[in-house]
Amino acid sequence: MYGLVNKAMQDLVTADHGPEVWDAIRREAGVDVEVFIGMTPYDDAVTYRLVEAAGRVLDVSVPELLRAFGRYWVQFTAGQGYGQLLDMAGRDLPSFLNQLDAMHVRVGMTYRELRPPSFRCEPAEGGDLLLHYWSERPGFGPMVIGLLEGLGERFETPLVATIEARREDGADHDVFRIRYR
Ligand code: 1MF
Repeated sequence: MYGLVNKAMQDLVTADHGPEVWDAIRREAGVDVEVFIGMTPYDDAVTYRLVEAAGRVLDVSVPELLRAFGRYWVQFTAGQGYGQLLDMAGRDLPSFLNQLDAMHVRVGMTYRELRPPSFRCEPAEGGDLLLHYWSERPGFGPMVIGLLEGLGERFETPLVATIEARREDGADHDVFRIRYR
């Protein structure tokens, strides 16, 4: 994944726990990169190793960590020059979710090694939304819950996101239910 992702992880851990803890995680992960370059693609294994090492060092589960990371990603990218990209994708939650693939196409036009996930949003009973998520990266479902919570904060739309179907349980792809308003 683009270094921006690993940078965001480093930023989150450093803000909460300080640089020494990040160094410990980096060592535990066997990652010798001291400064990630946002626009450089890194092997996904680097990200997976960092997330797993962070879970061990911080004594939190990988899903819990990915969820916090998803929440953080929304504010991190907004503050790293991607605010306009996020603005263009929509001013409210359903519009934004419907524009996510278009947003990734836009980023991917410049950054050719982007391997974006794909999302499809549909209305469900009770005013809920169902969000379908296809990704070539196993295990990132919990990050999507966090991303949705981050978007809820961005749009000042309190929401509860839950997993409705899991790929790892044999479903065709992950599906999330979003209850809001
Ligand atoms: O393949 C990739 O490298 C990649 C990196 C980030 C693919 C997707 C993403 C974004 N995505 C991360 C979770 C992906 C899990 C998966 O693959 O299944 C989050 C998508 C998202 C969902 C909800 C709300 C907001 C979201 O993201 C906003 C976003 C997406 C991409 C970028 C920024 C904000 C981005 C911008 C520039 C990039 C790379 C990604 O490359 C750079 C970075 C720095 C300098 C120049 C280019």
